[in-house]
Order: sequence, then C-alpha cells, then structure tokens
Amino acid sequence: MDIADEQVSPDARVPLSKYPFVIIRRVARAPSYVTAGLSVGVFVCILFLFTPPGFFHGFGHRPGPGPGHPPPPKWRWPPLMNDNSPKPKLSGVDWNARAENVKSSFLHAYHGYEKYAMPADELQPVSNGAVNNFNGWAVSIIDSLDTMYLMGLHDEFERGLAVVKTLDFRKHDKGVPFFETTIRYLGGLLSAYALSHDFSLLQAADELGMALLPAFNTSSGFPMFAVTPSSGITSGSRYGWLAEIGSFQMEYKYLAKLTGRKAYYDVAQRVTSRLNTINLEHYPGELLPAAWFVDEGIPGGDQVTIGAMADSGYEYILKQWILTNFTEFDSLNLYKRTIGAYLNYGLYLSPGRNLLYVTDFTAQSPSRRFEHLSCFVPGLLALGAETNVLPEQHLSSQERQVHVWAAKGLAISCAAMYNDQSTGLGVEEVVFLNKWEYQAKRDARAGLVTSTGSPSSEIVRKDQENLRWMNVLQAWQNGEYKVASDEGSQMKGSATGQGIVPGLRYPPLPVEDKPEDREYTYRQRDYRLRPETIESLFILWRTTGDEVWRELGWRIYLSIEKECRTPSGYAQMNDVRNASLGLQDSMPSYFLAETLKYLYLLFSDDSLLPLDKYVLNTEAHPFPIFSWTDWEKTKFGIS
Ligand code: DMJ
Repeated sequence: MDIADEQVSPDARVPLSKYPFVIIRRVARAPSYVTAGLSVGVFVCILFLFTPPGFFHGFGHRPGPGPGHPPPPKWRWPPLMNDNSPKPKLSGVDWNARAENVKSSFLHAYHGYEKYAMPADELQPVSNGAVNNFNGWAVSIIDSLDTMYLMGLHDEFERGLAVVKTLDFRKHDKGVPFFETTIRYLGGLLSAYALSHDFSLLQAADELGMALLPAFNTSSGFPMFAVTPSSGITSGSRYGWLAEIGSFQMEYKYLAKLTGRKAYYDVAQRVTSRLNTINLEHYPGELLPAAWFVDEGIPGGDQVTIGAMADSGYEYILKQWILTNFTEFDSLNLYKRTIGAYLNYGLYLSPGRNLLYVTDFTAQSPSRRFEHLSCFVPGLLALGAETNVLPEQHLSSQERQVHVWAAKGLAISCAAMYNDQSTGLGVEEVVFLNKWEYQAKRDARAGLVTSTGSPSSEIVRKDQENLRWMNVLQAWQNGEYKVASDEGSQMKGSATGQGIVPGLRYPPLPVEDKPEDREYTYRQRDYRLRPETIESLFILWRTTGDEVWRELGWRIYLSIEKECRTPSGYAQMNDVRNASLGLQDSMPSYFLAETLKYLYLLFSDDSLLPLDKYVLNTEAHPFPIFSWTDWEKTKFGIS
C-alpha cells in the first residue's frame, strides 16, 4: 500500500491539488490511441520532472577499485511520499547488473578472507591479518554460506563446507558467547542447510545447539551470557540484555522442527512465555526494558530501547509469529502491544528537517539518540504491516497506515544519515538536538546572541513532548499541525489535515550539506559496515515495489565501494565525515552475512527469496516458514 493512495479526501470543490486527477479522469474517457499517446508523454515528463539532478548518473556502471573512484553525485530527494504523483520508475536501470556488482564485491571480500585469514574468524582487511574473535570456528565462512548459496557461488560454498566438516564445537574448552554464537553460527548452519539440504550442516547445527543448551541452566530459563561447550559451565554477568536473552527462539524452534527434539522447543518457548506474561506495568506502554536479571527473569533497569542491547529481542517477537506460519498468538499479541507502544513513546520528529527518528527513553525522558542499529525498525514495521503477516483482524487499517508511515519516515531518516555525510556512509550514532539547542545553534551560526535565555527544564520537556510523533500526528489529524517555516518549501501549502504526513517527507538538503547546520550532533562517528539500513530498504522495496528504495541502496553500495574497499576486502571507516581519518582493520562477518546479502537481494528478482516462504533471523539467515505437525504439537505440548 502506498501513501499516495491513502490521502485523497473527497471534496466537492476541486482544489488545485486535485486537478491532476480530474485530468486523468477526462483522459480516461478519450479514445484509446489518444490515451496511449498521452500516457507515454506524461510518463516521460513525470520521470524527468521528478528525477533529481544526477539521479541517472552511474547507471550500469561498475564500481572501481576504491580510492580514486569518483563519488556519487549528491542526492536530492525526489518527492517520495503522499504527493499523489506516480512513483518514478527508474527505466533503463539494469538491476541484474547491479546484483552482479554486489556479487563481485562479495567475491573480492571472501577471496581476501580465504587467502589471508581462513580458517580464522575474520579478515583484517588493512593489514591482511586474521583474527579469532568469535570462538575461532571460522565465523566468516559459516555466517556467509547462505550468501554464497544465494549468489550461486558453488565452488566457494563447497570449499567452506569442507572447513565446517573439520570443526567439532563440543570439544571447545573456553566460554563462547551464547547470543553471537546462536545468531551467527547456529543461524548460519541452519539456513545453509535449509537452502542446500546438505545433511552435514544439520548435523553440525544439532551438535552446536546441544552444546549450547547448558546456557539455560538458570532458575528463570533465561540463557547465561556464555557457556563452555566441553564442560557445560556457564559464565558472565547475572545481569543480561534483552537482545541476549530473547533472540534465539527462531534458531531453537527451527532446530526443534528439523530434529524433533523437545528440549530445543522447551528452552525457546519458556523464554517466550516469560516475556509474554511478566508484569511490566511500571514501564511506559508495558514495554520490555533493556536490562534483565537472568536468574530471577525480572527487569533490572528503567531504560527502554529498540537499539543496541535490545533490538533483536523485539525483532524475534514478530518473526516467531511468521516462522511458525502465523500460529503463535502469544507472539502476535506481544508484537502488537510492544510495537504499538514503541510507536507511541519512542518516535520523535527532529527540529529543522522534520526527520522522524526512533530513540531510547526512560519514564523521565527520551535520550534523543538515534543509532544505526535501530535502522532495522523500518523494515520490521514494513514486514509486520503486510496483510498476510497481520491481517485486518489483527491490525486495523488505521494502525497499518501508521505502521507504514513510520516505516517509510524512519527509512528516509536512516538513509539521510548516509546522505548527509561527505563519504556517503552511515554514521553509527547521533543525538538529535531539542528545539532550544537547535535554535541556539542556528542563532550562533547567524552571529546572533540567543535572545530567549535558558528555558526551564519543564519548558524543554514540554517542547520535546510536542515533537513526539504521536502527538504531532494527532495534531495533524485535527488540522492543528503547522509546519515551521524552516522546514522548507516542499512542506508549505499542505501543512495540515490531509496534506503531507509529518515526518514522511522533507525538502532537499541545501542547508544540511553543512555539518554545522544539522539538527544533530555526532556521538559515534564511524561506519561499521553495518546492514540495518540496507535491510530496511530491502524490505521496503519488497513490500512497496517502489524502486526508490533500491536506488537508495545502490548509492550506499557505491559509497562502500569508494571508501571502504581495500586490496583484500572491506574495512570499517573511522569518521564518516572525513575519509582521510582512515579505516579500521576489521571486516565483521555480518558484512558478508548481511550487508552484501541484503544488497544482493535488493537488486535481485523477488523470486530468489520470496518473503512469503522465508523469514530471516537477525543475522540475515533465511529460515523456511513452517507449520507444526500434529505429532510435533503432541510431543512438544503446543496447544
Ligand atoms: C548483527 O550481528 C546482527 O544483526 C545483530 O542483531 C545486531 N547487529 C549486527 C550488525 O550490525
């Protein structure tokens, strides 16, 4: 569903903005040869009118080998949302060629790993060194076997498989982190098995799943941070994070499905049930907090976040519902409650460009931090808003509309965190200014002394509350929302009521090309080759069919090629604002598992991985959607 379809209100007097529809109706009544001729003409005009300068630059272009390659031209936003214009079709783009570009990038990175680092965990792409930072089980191979399979890289897949066959996880006598081992190794083995049906992969997954089971030896059933496979001894703090305790159920439920082992189902369902039933009335919207006491299975702090430390905990709620073919009603209800509450409490508009962002908060206040890690949220919202995932009886059309708006608005902001930077790469973490800080910044830039003085904390709090997206949406729906004059020309004239949805569109970025004028400050300036923004662009492409999401992904890809490529692989960047500050000697396995996979899927045909047949774990490992058989229901006690 596109926002353009959602906003047309009936009006007897035809306002100026509706003229295009009147013309279209009249043309539709004309003879067919007139209609056909006009359609072609109108389409070509629209394409050029709404195409930003430089949009077609680089079509069919193969990225060069890194430094020296010209940067993509600065992006000017096309009118994207709710503007009643047809979506621009990027005719002439050879998406298959772009997918091939990504495949060759994967080969460059993976061959570099094979040459300099295999069978260690990860390549050090600057020094051509190797590092064992995830148990020393060749995480770059296992994490990326399914990427190879999807890309049709059978030789690489077979070579990787040969290494996997030499591993014995059970003999490992050091503690391994439960969460990372589950999402990268167990998830990687399971999805590689699902795609290839090579039985040795399932055998390895079963051995690993079994070796990790002692992690659940706590009175609550929440997993401990680490477990030693050879002894079953657990270690780590008794204080855990939501992501660590709540992002393993997909892997263990699928493993239960494949092996018939009840123990796998039990450990997963115990945590899912606990998160569903625990009393959270002290948290805004009864949201799941970030920190938990592992033994007691109770919350341990007042911070609520959907970013670092909690992210996949929220993700797995919806994805368990999908994985089990829409039969786990507890997970469905928990998703509806938590995502609804997060939309209410955790989304804000920035001053200045009206960027929609998601942040963490306590009962007292939002932190206004915006993390790259939370850029998976637009994709999660878009996935949940699909009618086959949450049909009308579970998500009303109004709720669905808000979810889609939030998904698109947040995705734009995530992409803007790339587009704003001179390198075109996404910043790890920023903090949005409040209204007063932004005003003071602008005054200082204009050489003015801020005349307003220091506002009281109560005024600052109220003004921030006025930027809470749900409050703004309410005001907009009541026709009370006024666009501030500095939000730019595209916003004017349709600022209230049925006009542009707040946060969904913002003007071109002339001012924000200058870092000193932006409405945020930098908290962590590096780019870590992370996938989340591309993941959301991929899901938005699949769920809307709007090629603008693909084009945004292509721009990110070109920037990665230009700035991060080294002779042996790809490296994280120290400062997205300044390429001369150099690269870090690290190529995380998730770059192969997620970033390049999502880029490849974004440019490939939908049939390569249909989302009505597969759901991806938090490390981008696709698992087939399945139903429990009667035998499994009886054995596992599924009602
Ligand atoms: C990945 O390892 C997983 O997606 C995890 O859930 C959090 N993010 C990293 C990559 O950024």
